[in-house]
Amino acid sequence: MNRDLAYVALGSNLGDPLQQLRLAVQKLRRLGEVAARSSLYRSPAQGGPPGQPDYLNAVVALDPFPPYRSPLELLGALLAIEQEAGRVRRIRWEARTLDLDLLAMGSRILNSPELTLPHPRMMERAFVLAPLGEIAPDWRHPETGVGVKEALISLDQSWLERTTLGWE
Ligand code: PH2
Ligand code: MG
Ligand code: MG
Repeated sequence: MNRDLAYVALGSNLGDPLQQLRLAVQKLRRLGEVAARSSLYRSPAQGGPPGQPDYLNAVVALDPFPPYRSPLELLGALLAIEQEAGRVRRIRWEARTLDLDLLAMGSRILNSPELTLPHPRMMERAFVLAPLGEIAPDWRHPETGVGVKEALISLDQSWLERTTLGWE
């Protein structure tokens, strides 16, 4: 597969997370072909203010349509979908209706004020690597060469639950 696939991490822990993630995937279809979807994972919030509801997380592979093949164009469209879900940004890592993080786009490396690719914290996050590993087991970080499975086995995943929830 030599397409420049984008991997998008989805997260929600406010206002019916399952519906938020289902609706978000429908909206991602405006931006490209959703080529793969992981299972839905449940976990306690990692970091941020205490007492937050649990998260649902997933990762999808998106083959972007031409207007969204530039990372910054795609990022803008992802932020617009977060806005449509009523995302409020006040405190870092506070509970949110919808978080759409661009993890990677092909093997691009980007360090701009707006966007870092691959996502700077993805290799330490089991709630990102477990779903990514399901749909892209051979993915490797383009700078360090570390693979998704390799990174995952060094992390504690005892707090992460792969659910049987469905997308439809
Ligand atoms: N996202 C964060 C911070 N903490 N914890 C879980 N379990 N899932 C997330 O998606 C998450 C988080 C910042 O975006
Ligand atoms: Mg995030
Ligand atoms: Mg985000």
